[in-house]
Amino acid sequence: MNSVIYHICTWWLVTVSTGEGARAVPLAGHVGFDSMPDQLVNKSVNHGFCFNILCVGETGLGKSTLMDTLFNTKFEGEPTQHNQPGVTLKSNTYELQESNVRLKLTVVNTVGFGDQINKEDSYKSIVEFIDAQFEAYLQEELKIKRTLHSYHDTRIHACLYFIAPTGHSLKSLDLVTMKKLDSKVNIIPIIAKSDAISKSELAKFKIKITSELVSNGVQIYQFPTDDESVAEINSTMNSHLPFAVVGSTEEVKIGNKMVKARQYPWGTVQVENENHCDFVKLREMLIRVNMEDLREQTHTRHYELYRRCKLEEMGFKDTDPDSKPFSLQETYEAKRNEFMGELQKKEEEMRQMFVQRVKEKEAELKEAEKELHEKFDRLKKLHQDEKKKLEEKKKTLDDELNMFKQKKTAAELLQNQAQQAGGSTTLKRDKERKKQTNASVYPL
Ligand SMILES: Nc1nc2c(ncn2[C@@H]2O[C@H](COP(=O)(O)OP(=O)(O)OP(=O)(O)O)[C@@H](O)[C@H]2O)c(=O)[nH]1
Ligand SMILES: [Mg+2]
Repeated sequence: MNSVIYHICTWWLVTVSTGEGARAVPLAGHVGFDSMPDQLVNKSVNHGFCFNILCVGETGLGKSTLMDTLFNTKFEGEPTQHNQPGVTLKSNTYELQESNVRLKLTVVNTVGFGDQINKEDSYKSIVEFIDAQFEAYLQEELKIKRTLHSYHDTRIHACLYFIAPTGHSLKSLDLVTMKKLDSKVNIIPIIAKSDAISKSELAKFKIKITSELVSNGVQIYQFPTDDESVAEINSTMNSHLPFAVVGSTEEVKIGNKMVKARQYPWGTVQVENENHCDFVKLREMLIRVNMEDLREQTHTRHYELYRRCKLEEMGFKDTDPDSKPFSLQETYEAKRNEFMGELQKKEEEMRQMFVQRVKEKEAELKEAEKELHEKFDRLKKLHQDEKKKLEEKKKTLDDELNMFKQKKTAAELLQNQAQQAGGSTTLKRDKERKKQTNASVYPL
């Protein structure tokens, strides 16, 4: 809000002092346009604000607990199982009100982040989600009838990156994900569950994380130091990054006050005690001092980059090759012609491909037909050969049968003759035997 007012004030001063057709004249009395900042504040308050936070971090790192602690409420959210096949993003929007200021808060969680064996693509769904929100806004902007005033802006204003309290160094998953996100969103790295690390280890861990981010060229969000009223606190806080946080919604009695804390057998960690953790610093920076800057940076830096790339991809430029202002009409027509040309080319390619496929299929069918003919001829010849062989065999068998019949007839003839011949010989022999018997009985 401060920066909006600041911009408006600078605009008035510039218009008067640059002298571009305007001359500074003194006012003789009170006019009333000094109420412009108040008018702006009233309008903004009436309209309400919207803020979108993306929590990136491994399952169970305390994302939901920290959100509940930050906004002093209980948002819905069930713990996630560690068996998710991939990373998905879950978004919930809440209406909050503090005094007369309404805030539409969207909390987006990375479900299943860090749970897969192959974590190569873990960042992709996050990048796609962020781009999808930019795309939706761009589409709304490009509409003829725009309703940006009532549009629910879902672009991510702040990304809280939860680092596991290992005390060692950043995991490659953290570095890769932050590198992929740094040109798309304001990243605020935080060491989650920092009550798990000792004070001396924490100091070393912070230095290690910062040096790894720098050496890998990861651009994290820097609290702005150009606004004098917050420059000092912001630059001090920049040196405390990444914030080491502890989350808890449990209230514990310390002295005669109820404070948010985590109780352990050996003592109590107070969430809002700056000697215990950086929770207060995070809340101060994220909500109380820089919420508007985070919104502004999202629009002027990250969305602008997305929009520029998208429009350039669509063929829009600010100037043509002769440095003349680019005409929207010409660009549209050029792009349309290019599109039609490509469409025709694609159509021609598809036609060629179709003809080619038909030819190929025809050749395949011809080949199959030829093969069938050849097979038929082969079978026909085989059949004829077989028939011929059978006929030859039949003829041989017929011959053999005839021969057998002849032999049989001959044999029967011989047998008959032999029988006849055999009959007369026996008669002769009987006569002979009789003669001999008579001679012995009746000797001479
Ligand atoms: N020691 C410690 N434990 C914490 C802290 N914050 C949360 N926890 C505990 O960690 C567990 C998981 O917390 P959640 O807030 O559900 O974690 P989450 O990241 O939202 O988990 P998912 O949504 O399932 O990914 C709970 O038992 C919390 O009480 C913290 O700062 N320190
Ligand atoms: Mg959760």
